[in-house]
Amino acid sequence: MKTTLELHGAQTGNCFRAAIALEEAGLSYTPRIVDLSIGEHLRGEHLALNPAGKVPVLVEKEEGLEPFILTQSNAIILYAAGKAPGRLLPGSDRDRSICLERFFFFVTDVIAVSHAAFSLRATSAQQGQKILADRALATLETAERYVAHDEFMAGETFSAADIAAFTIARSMEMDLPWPKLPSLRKWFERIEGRPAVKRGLEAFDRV
Ligand SMILES: N[C@@H](CCC(=O)N[C@@H](CS)C(=O)NCC(=O)O)C(=O)O
Repeated sequence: MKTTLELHGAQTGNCFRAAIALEEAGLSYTPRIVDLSIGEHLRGEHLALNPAGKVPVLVEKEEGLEPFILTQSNAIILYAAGKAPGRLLPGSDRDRSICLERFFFFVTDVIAVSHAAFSLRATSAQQGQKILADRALATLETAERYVAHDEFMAGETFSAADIAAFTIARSMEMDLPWPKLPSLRKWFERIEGRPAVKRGLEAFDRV
């Protein structure tokens, strides 16, 4: 049975992470652009896929079966990891645990805090927004230690931890004190130069 994948998304960090994971896993998929600026994510067609009205959404279709739908970027990354053993998560238990430790460090301690700050941007809680944005930045800076001796966030091979780290570092690129973070800078350029990462970042470009 032929399985096809669609990734519904836009030019946002969560969508880029999902697209990069599919690219790095070598999975072929069709990007479906959801135009957030005109509220396409809140229309019936998209709400049928994700009632929360968010992107990204991965749709796996197989003839004769109900579509399989995933609506969280991090679940999509782990889905991609499961389809391509060894490419995004290491095989050994200990290495995989370390990789997941770093993956969740970026997801919960940096990305979630940064999103919380972002969600306060249009409120009167400007002080709270700054506290959260500063905390996300300071926490991301501590990732210098992960790449001080290794090429990647969880050792000598690229992994889901690099995907989680890269898009948030990219969105904070202008604010990071790079001269203080030489290893993180080299890592950033290393990840930025990967062909699959480039393709993932271009997945939702309009043609
Ligand atoms: N935890 C979700 C967050 C999804 C999310 O917040 N997506 C944003 C774009 S990055 C979105 O759809 N925003 C549109 C809206 O909230 O109206 C994930 O990681 O996929």
